[in-house]
Amino acid sequence: MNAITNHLPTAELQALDAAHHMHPFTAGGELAEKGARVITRAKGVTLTDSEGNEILDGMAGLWCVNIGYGREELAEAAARQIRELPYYNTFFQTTHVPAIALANKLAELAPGDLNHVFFAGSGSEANDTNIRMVRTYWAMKGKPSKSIIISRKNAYHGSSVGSGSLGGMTYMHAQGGMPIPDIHHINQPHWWAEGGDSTPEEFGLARARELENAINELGEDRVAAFIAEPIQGAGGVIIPPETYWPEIQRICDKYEILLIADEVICGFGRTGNWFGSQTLGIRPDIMTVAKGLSSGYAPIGGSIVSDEVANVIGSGEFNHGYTYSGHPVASAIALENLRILEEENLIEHVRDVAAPYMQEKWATLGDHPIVGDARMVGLMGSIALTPNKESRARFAADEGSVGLICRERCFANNLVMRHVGDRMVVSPPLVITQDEIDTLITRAKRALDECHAEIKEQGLLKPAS
Ligand code: PXG
Repeated sequence: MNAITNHLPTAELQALDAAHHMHPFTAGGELAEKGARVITRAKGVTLTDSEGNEILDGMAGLWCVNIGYGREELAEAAARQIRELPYYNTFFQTTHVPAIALANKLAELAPGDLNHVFFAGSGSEANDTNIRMVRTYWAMKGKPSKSIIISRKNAYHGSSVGSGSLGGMTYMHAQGGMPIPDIHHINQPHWWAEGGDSTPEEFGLARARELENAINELGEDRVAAFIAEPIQGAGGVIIPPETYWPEIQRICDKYEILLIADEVICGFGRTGNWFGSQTLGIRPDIMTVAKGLSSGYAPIGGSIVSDEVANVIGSGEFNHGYTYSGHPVASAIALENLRILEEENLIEHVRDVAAPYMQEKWATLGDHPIVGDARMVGLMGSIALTPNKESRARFAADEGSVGLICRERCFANNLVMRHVGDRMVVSPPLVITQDEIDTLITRAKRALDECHAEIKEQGLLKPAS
């Protein structure tokens, strides 16, 4: 077989890709017709594609490359670990130094009494662990009927059968027999789209109280846990009203429901603190982590667990684990990533420099005629594309059609921004400089102008009735 390298013409790579590579969340026909964009290398916040275009990565890959691309130190850490011990497992009373060191570091960084780590290979796997862990916790405490996990519509917690069931994406549930039993979904705190005439504060409280209503309806003796992202990421960067999280915390405390904060996107500096739970004032019993844990340089995730939950689980045997739980190379890479985040003061850089600067610029996107709800927390933000920002109207066209046009215009202007329906989301590497933020905003504005012109021309600028 001939070697497949970066030097092949783009069209040839695209044809080979479409012929043999099945992509996540991608329509096969479209892939064959249009071909995938081939990314060949990256440095800092900039991607290079097979045509030599230099693209500003406003998404940090998939919300994960927190320290930016091309850090030699991580390559060195990986090479060192591969030479010394490329693999050993952590089952059956064995361990190794990278897993020990990473678990200790995470216990130090995590808030409160979150002092114990169960490693996984991804966020999906970690949330599958969480499902089994909270149910096992209650069973070991003599309350096996407490098995229901309450989650939210439009949440994203992964794509495996368990984590996809926790998620609230109905188009995912429609494929492959999800959700699994004993998962219950309540409404999300998405004021812009669903708040009607209420104030954000009223709406935040009302949506939080849906948790209390659900607990009362299902029975306190049936509910094991509530899981939520501090700020929904893949759902469209939905920043909850300020009244929401304090009320959720009160309800979890009152009914002794375990609180799982899914920090897969919010963790490791994204919101200007180590964890989104700190920014939003949440005291979780378990945090799900992945993505920024290794800045995406290696697949690794985990559950960071409280003393209480770990003590109960540790009182028996938890029949659960993955071949790659605590993988030594991934752990060594994650440790080096955490060292860089810490020693280069990247959390402070987000909180004190990058986020205040970008938030000010991002807010100016709200002056654009088709943009409303231009907000950010830390370095994660979104805008709503709308035909009428006063009434917060949706477009008459199928949801996502305008968002897709906008995403294409971003790409054409060498900027990666994702669309979620008709929202555009942004989540750049935390190392982004002020100059790079200026470039990002300039390209976003150009893309919005072009999108505006295109939807006008196509007659799509109509509100839904
Ligand atoms: N929890 C959250 C909050 C996530 O955002 C996962 C769990 C699952 O992690 P893994 O590592 O199993 O993918 C995620 C992942 C998107 C997008 O389009 C978002 C994610 C993954 C893929 C695409 O925004 N988030």
